[in-house]
Amino acid sequence: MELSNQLIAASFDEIADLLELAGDNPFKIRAYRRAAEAVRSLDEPVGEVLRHDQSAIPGIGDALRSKIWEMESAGRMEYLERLRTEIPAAIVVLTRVPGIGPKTAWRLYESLGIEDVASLLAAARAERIREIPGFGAKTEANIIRAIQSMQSAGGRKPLYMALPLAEQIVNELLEVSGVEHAGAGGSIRRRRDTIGDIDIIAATYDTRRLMERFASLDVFQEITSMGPSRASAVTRSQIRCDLWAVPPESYWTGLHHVTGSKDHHVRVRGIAGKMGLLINERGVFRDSDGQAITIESEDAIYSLLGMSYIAPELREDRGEVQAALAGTLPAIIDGHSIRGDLHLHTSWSDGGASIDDMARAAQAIGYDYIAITDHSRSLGVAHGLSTERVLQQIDEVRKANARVGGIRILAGAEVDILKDGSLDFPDEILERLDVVVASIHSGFRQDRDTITGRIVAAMHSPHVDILGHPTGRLLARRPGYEVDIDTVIREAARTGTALEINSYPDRLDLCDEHARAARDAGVMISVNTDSHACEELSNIQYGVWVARRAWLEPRHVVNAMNYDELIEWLHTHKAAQD
Ligand code: DGT
Ligand code: CA
Ligand code: CA
Ligand code: ZN
Repeated sequence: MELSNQLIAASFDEIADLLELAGDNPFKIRAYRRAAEAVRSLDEPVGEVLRHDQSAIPGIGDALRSKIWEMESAGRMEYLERLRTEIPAAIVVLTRVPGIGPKTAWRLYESLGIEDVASLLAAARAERIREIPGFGAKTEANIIRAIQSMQSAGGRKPLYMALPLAEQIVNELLEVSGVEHAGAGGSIRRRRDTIGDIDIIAATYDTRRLMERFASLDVFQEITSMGPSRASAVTRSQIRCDLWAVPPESYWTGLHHVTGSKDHHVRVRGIAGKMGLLINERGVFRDSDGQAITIESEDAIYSLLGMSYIAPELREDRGEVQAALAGTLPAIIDGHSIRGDLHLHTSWSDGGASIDDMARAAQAIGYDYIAITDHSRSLGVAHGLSTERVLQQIDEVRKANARVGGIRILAGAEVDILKDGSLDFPDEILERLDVVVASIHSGFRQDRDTITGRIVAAMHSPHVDILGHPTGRLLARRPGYEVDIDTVIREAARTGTALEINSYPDRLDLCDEHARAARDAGVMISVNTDSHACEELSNIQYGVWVARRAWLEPRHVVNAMNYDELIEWLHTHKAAQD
């Protein structure tokens, strides 16, 4: 679709939205909506169509035409801008809660001064909404329920759905002439496991050209707002995307701002304040004379404040600012730290590749070792191996080791933790394996004590090296089984069992906070992909991001060890057990 049409249609829609919130005449509102639709459906620029024939578009008369000319010449509609200032942001925000229309929003705003969803929830809980005539306990209950369901759906998307889109958008914007830098910020850059929306920042003096290209990108279904330096859109996959345009000299402070997190900013800006500096998205300024300090990298912001550089994954106000000031930031792992993968499936159970293919693929990405860990016998759906088959597989792994050079292949299994807490293979089998991952794949609905008890019992086996995907969560699908993670971490420490960060993009289990707690308790972590095909080996990056967010250094990670260290660890780590 023609770009200026996109902009004009979005503006008409926004006018209609704002008129609706203002309680304006329904006919007028409908006229704007219809005009938006008509403009959107044109193949040629609306201006050209109208210059050719004033009445070519039904529903677009004098008033709307003049707004189109205004947009063409000035890039703005004064009427829209006036409406934006007349309608309080509170009304826009409150009407997003299901069940709250403009009338209710105005009354909440005017009678109780409620301006956002958080204070609305607080007022409902404090039973203050029933003080407004005509509102009662039932309204409060409905509001609480609506907000809770809004928040639990949360609209958050797993990182793996948003990251490739963000990269694609950035790459396309980098092609726009005049754009000097572009990057993704927000929770995407911090590599949170789920993201609320995509934030993109781009540096250019030619904002108009940037905005036009952004609005015409194919990934978007709809442009929801467009201004001189900010735009918002929704992708076809229903992910919101914010664009921030800045002049090139503000790029690094802009990127820092957009990266967040908000809590990290509060901490950093507090330090700056004490030094007589003001930091915002536009730059760093001296309090004394307002003079801007030239900033040519993000690093420069931190060093100006006497801090070492803080990686985006750490910017969550979890102690990183204090550590950066003290020079005690952890040397967190990166992709190069990983020397092998200890949780892999092959066509012996439910994987797609042979042992040799998996080994060659791992060798090609530079690994020193892998462990083949197919499913155990009870997992029928995944063609779990019988005891005879697993013995055969151990033989086969030894032979593959001789066939495939340049990498060591360990014989392992992902053994099921059964409903009674026993393991799916007898000790005589387990003791022959080099690596044992134990996981829960059944009985998800058992209560918390039962599930925790199963896991603890498994970790007390001298043969279990790693607890696989410890909480069983599937992002955006199910929350995971009930498990007392504190007990699991404590018992992992006591028994010398490693906990997994499963890198499968919709698992990421352990999550960052649990992995950090495990690290702090002295538990080793294994970052594994649980690959069922060779291409999935590259998922390791998702696990590495979780590990970085958990402050893990190479010394905390089992598969950051070299082969000899790993073998040594496998022989000794359970010895600490009482
Ligand atoms: P999300 O989208 O919920 O996964 O999380 P973020 O961190 O991407 O948050 P978002 O998209 O609301 O805002 C993007 C960045 O903008 C955020 O990381 C920091 C900055 N930011 C947003 N609101 C504020 C604020 O009130 N104060 C400050 N200092 N920065 C903010
Ligand atoms: Ca965001
Ligand atoms: Ca945002
Ligand atoms: Zn597995």
